[in-house]
Amino acid sequence: MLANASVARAARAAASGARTMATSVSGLNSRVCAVLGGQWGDEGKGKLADVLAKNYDIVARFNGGANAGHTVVVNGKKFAFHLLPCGLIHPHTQNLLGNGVAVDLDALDEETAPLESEGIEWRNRLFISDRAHLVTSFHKIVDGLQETRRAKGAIGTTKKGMGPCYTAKAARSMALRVGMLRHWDSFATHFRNVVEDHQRLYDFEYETEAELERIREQASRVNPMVVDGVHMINKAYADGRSIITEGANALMLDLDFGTYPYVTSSSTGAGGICTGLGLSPNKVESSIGVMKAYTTRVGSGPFPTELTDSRGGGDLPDFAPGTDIGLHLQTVGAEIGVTTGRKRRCGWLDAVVMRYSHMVNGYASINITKLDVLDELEEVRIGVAYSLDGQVLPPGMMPSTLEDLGRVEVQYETMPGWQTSIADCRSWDDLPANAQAYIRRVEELVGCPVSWVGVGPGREAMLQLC
Ligand code: 2SA
Ligand code: GDP
Ligand code: MG
Repeated sequence: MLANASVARAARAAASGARTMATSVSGLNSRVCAVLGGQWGDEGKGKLADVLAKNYDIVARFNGGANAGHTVVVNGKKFAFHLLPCGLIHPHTQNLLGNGVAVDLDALDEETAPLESEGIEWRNRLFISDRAHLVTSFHKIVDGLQETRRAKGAIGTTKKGMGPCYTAKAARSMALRVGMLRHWDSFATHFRNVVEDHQRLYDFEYETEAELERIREQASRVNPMVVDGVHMINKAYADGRSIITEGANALMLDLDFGTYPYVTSSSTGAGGICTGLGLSPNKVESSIGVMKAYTTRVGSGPFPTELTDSRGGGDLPDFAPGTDIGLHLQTVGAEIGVTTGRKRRCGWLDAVVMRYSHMVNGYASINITKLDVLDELEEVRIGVAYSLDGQVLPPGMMPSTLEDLGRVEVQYETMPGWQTSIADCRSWDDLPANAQAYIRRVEELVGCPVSWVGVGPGREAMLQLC
């Protein structure tokens, strides 16, 4: 049935004279399709995962935890996922938190409650890898303490315990894995030791026994969901079932490839799929890089194309159209963190970042989101190259140090805006010529086709180009 739908789409595209490409480029008929953030996060990964999940059997998270905020808007109703995969909205899917995920049992309770009130049955559809690591309340306390004590200033973490959880994972003896919950007595002894280790390092008060009691109660509900995640995903693959791997955060926040140390603590890119699920690289058939039509970042760290008028706290402010472009993007794009409520810093599209993330992740195609946010601008700009000490950096090169990233000079191209609403556009042909030209230029600069374009938050506001 899928194949027929794909053939029909290709035929329609050919008949309309639209650009035609292999339909797998859109991710719709891959066995394993990766949805990956291509900038600094909040590109709209949740929306694409939801759009694709209609045609997939399994949606699996492979990295991060409740620090993520993935929004899906269905018939005007907004769902915010943090820890859980967005696939849960589709009743036919099974959903997995892989071994690379940092699992916070409080977040699990908080997120399943609204699903239940919406009548979405999640039990028997949500599975957790026994190799995944647990985030508990002390990890979150330590995250907050680390942020206030950093000599070079805060990273601007979400304080959801990511750093301490993945630190403990790498330190081995201080880690808590989900599978340990099945062996309660040894878990309890280990938990007490691990808390003491952290208290020695960070000096904080903690009600260890009360927390243990809470975890014991949670464990009784969670244990039935715990599976051998590596076996589950590979068996599903072997049985011919289709899988979406839903990435959290984004390549520029990746522990290795991002703007270190202003990154998260997990592998957010294509490599994280293999280490965070146990799926071998040859099984990942296509990956789609989700990228906004401009750039945002939340938290501290380098941001070469930033428009600094978008910095600062408080509510979303008024802006002078045409002048305060950063504020314009922030306000029209409703750029507020889904998890922490922090305002996101905004800037022009950065094709250097996009090219770098394509080089590392190898996208089959790109989903450009929030193109509608640029609707009213007279002109739009794209950062096309960085130069350092007067030398233009070669394509694909991203400076690795804060010193160099802070010094790069961005070369921009300016294109005319379209100054009309595209919210109701539903096909490539509906887009104004200047918006089409913007997309085409992005394809040229990144060297990757654009398969999907977002023109609004709703599920329906997504154009499929190829
Ligand atoms: P952490 O908490 O240790 O992962 O933070 C480290 C850095 O990673 C950034 N980070 C994020 N950036 C964008 N979106 C994220 N999720 C939320 C959202 C963010 C929010 O969807 O809006 O609500 O503030 C996310 N999670 C982590 C973080 O800002 C640090 O720069
Ligand atoms: P994620 O973390 O990548 O899933 O993205 P977030 O959910 O954190 O942030 C994306 C925000 O943009 C959410 O509020 C979405 O509802 C919204 N969004 C997604 N795609 C579009 C789009 O094409 N246009 C507009 N205007 N909003 C969008
Ligand atoms: Mg987000």
